[in-house]
Amino acid sequence: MKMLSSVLCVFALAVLLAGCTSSQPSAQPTAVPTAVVQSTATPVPTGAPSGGVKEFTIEASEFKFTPSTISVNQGDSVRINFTNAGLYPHSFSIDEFGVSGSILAPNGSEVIEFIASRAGSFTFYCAVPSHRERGMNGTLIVS
Ligand SMILES: [Cu+2]
Repeated sequence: MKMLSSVLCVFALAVLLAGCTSSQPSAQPTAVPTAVVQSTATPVPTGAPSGGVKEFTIEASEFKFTPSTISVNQGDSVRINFTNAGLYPHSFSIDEFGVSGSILAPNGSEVIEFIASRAGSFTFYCAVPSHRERGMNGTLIVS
């Protein structure tokens, strides 16, 4: 019994030493931090808002918008200071972004805000009957 236990003891000691010495070259501790850095760095750029704020002043008159083309980047918050500089009521609408401005009396103004969430070329127009057909439309370019 005594001899067996001492053999076991030596054997266990040898295993411990062998295990200790073989695990000392530490490749794992250096590999783990780099993996953690990568996994925490990845969500930050994707979660951060990418767009800025683009502000425009658009005037409506008979029967046009000035300017008639505006360009923004996808993801931008768009703010339009819309003024009716004409003699008839006018409004500002963009169907694709759910923008439906008030029909403004002459000299009326309104701030219109939306997020240009998708890219493409979109028509803005005056929703007063027949005005769109008479030329009251323009283009929003989101790129
Ligand atoms: Cu109009």
